[in-house]
Amino acid sequence: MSETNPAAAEVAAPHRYTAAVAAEIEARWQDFWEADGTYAAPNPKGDLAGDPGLVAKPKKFIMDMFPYPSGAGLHVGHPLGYIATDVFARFQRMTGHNVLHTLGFDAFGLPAEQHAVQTGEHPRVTTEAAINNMKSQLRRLGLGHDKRRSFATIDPDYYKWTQWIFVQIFNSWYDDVAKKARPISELVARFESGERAVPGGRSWDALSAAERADVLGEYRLAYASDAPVNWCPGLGTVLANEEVTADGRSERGNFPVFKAKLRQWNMRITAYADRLLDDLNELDWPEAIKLQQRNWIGRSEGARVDFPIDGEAITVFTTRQDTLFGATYMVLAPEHPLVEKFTPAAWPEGTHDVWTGGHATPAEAVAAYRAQAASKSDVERQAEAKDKTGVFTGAFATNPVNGEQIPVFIADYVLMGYGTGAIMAVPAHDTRDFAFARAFELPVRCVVEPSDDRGTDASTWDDAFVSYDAKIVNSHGEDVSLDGLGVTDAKARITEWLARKGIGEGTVNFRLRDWLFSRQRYWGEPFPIVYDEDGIAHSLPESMLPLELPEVEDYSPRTFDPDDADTSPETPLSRNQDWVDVTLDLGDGRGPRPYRRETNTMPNWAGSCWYELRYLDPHNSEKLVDPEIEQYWMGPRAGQPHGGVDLYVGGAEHAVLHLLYARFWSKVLYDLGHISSPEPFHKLYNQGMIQAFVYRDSRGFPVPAAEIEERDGAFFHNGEQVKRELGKMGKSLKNAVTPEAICEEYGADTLRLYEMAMGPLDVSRPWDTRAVVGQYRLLQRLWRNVVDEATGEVTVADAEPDETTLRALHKAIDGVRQDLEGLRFNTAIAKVTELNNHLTKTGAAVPRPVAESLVLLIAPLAPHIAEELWRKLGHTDSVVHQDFPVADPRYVVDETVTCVVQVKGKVKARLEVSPAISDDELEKVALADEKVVAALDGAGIRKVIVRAPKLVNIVPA
Ligand code: ANZ
Repeated sequence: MSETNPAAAEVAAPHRYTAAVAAEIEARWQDFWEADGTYAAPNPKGDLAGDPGLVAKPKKFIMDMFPYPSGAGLHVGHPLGYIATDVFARFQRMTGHNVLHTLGFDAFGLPAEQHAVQTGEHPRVTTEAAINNMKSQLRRLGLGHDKRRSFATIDPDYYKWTQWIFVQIFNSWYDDVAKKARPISELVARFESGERAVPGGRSWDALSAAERADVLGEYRLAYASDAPVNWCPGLGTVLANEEVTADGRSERGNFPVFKAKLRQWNMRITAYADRLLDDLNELDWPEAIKLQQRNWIGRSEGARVDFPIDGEAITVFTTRQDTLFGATYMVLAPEHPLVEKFTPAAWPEGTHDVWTGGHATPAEAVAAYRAQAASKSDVERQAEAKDKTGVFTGAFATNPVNGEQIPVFIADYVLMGYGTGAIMAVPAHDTRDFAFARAFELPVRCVVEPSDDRGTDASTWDDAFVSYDAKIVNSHGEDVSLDGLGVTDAKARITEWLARKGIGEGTVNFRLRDWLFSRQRYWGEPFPIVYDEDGIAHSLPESMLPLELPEVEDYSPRTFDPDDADTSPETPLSRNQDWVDVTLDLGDGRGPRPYRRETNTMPNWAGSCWYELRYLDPHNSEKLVDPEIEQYWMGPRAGQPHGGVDLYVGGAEHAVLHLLYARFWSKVLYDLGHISSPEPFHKLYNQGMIQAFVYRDSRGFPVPAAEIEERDGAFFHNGEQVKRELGKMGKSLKNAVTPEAICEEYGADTLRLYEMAMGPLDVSRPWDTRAVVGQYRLLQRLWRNVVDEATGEVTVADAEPDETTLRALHKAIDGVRQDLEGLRFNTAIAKVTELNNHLTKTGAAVPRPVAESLVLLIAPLAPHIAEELWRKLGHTDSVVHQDFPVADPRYVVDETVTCVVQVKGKVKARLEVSPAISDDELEKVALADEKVVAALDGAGIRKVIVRAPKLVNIVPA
């Protein structure tokens, strides 16, 4: 056909929809939409340039996880989510909503900085170039963004407010009684008046400024503290856990990484653990993501129990206080601060050889084991399958329920950062304790009755018996017995007993840790913090924000001897003395004074913690966000008790970090009265990934996918057969396909349709360039149903559609509406295709009302061709703001009747047909039926008697 020969097609059909036509149409409408401000979303008060003024419409705030502008640009895998939200946003616009949809850039971060270190080029230069490149790539896709609302997190106008929020967090504390953040000044007032006792027992007046600062530091929601971090002298920076390899070296450069205590900023996210957990229930998020957040927050109910030792106590956290009688030894994390204190000078008489690790003294054993543990990551230390290692400290503690002396070990399977960093070990009922007890020949005592036939003599067991639904045995002391109780009752009884004795209490423990918030980097937001001569931290007043990033000579971190753990990072900002040492009047009544600036920068998560708010009121220089505007777009409403964005689409990899941090900041801002929505994102949706075929040669190296030839199901590169597999799309696997390439060959509308048609949005799918043409053909047939390819004239008929077409149309409308609302874009496209094919098949000119509805149906998916056809159909205003068609229920219900087809008086087929079918049409359908054709077996037809819709009788010749 001429379709396969474009040159011939152009001669025969000069007005056919081709890639060249698509390119012209698309560029023209993109320019028009931009000039016209078609996608501008009005605010309740019109203070954005070009605001069309708010009409009383319900709102929809639709967001993508904004991109990091990488220098490599986009491949076709990247815009999957952006196209999806664009289709959804367009559909919402056409169903009566005021839609806010835009896209900014998350532009601080490591890659640009690495590039700067290597080339000396300012990261702002490369970042801005990458943003511009990405913008033009995205524009080509016809995304309906309100560009007035776009920004990058590196814009000083934006990060002014990131810094301002930091100041709010720094200047507040969490009131456990009211369960909310409050200004720190209220806490100071309570200390001053004596309404609240000052920790340490002294009066507020009696404290020095530095002492007061220390006290407040224990309360502030942003605070500096000495935290153990991954310090890599060879790279000159601290690293995130994810950047450290399993053998304790840096992923980049393979340098040793040490656990070092460095003074760092933290965010007290743990204060919000309960609320972060509880409010998840109201959110419309994928269950898998909610579960990941719940696990990350990790709420455990249990008890703290004191084990006496040398007149003091080691406190453990346990979730199984019901098994206290089975505790036969204790384990402290190697870093536990009490280890030295209780370690005796020599091994006690009769110490088991396997306990000492072959060391002459406990101190030696402890030191050697600590060094070994420090080189391991927490994940490695906790691995179930790993051999249990540890060493005896030489000390014994007392089990408080039975007075037994039990040995105290250190072992790396106990982490300092969880619970109290100390455990009571119950080897009979805990898998890890069991393995450890067997390795160290420690007693194993059964206190939970096994439900299998292993018996209660635990010395013969092969593994631990772990159950929450069993009876407690062997558990009675002088004044307490748990024997015969179930786990829950035993927990309650022992907790009550511990509390009465003053040696324990029921408690809730969270896995969540405070958020380490400083980085020794250049390319991030400077902290709005200065230190006075006493080293006290002060926040900058709003009038001094933004605190802009100073220029520096050298972006590189200072590196050290890779093996020298006793070094500490030197931040790039600290090299600029003029910037660091300043005299400022902070407006606090103390007048101008010398200060030293904080020289760390914020982590690259900071900018994405509140960006949804900036979209609302992007140019506000007076306020974070205007309250009326914030309430309109984000405020709580029916079905959304916590308010928030109506749809947020992004990858599932952001399950915890970004989504948890952003929720935390929202809650603080909400508590302090700056916003009305305690949750940022009401509905979350994770799109799948676009995968791609990778072709590997005989050595296993990827070869360019674009150069592959396929012959009889085998794949060749330069004549050599290669193997095909599925992988990620990208440069490194030589299989990236750019959106430009597809746009050039088919147009942006085809690309959009193809990406949406590939499968359900939340499922990963392999890219197949050869399949793209299918959607191109759909658009060509659509075009042909409206435009004469020879003349370019509109061909639609000013006629009423027949019953069959009405049914096809309204069924499509009904289905497409539901599919678009439910983000089922692939099935929506299938329904549009079906309708379009039906119209093609009728062969007649398409009735105008049907053609118009068809164009409106496809408008969210393929906006350029829809806009063009809409105008060709004689409309003067944009298709973007038309009403989406509404199905007439009369034509949607599937009314069919069964028609019996007889040949020579015998029933040969039953057909399901519309009750409105005409005699002629029914005859055609009957004669085309397979079974009827078979029954006739080539014989001619003498006569056909038709009684539509129920009977067809055929008399063969
Ligand atoms: C005694 C016991 C007996 C325990 C038993 C379990 C089973 P979740 O549920 O995750 O909160 N644990 C406490 N602190 C720890 C630390 N810093 N490092 C490693 N393990 C620690 O886990 C709580 C349980 O994990 C606690 O309850 C404690 O062991 C251990 F049959 O205490 B259990």
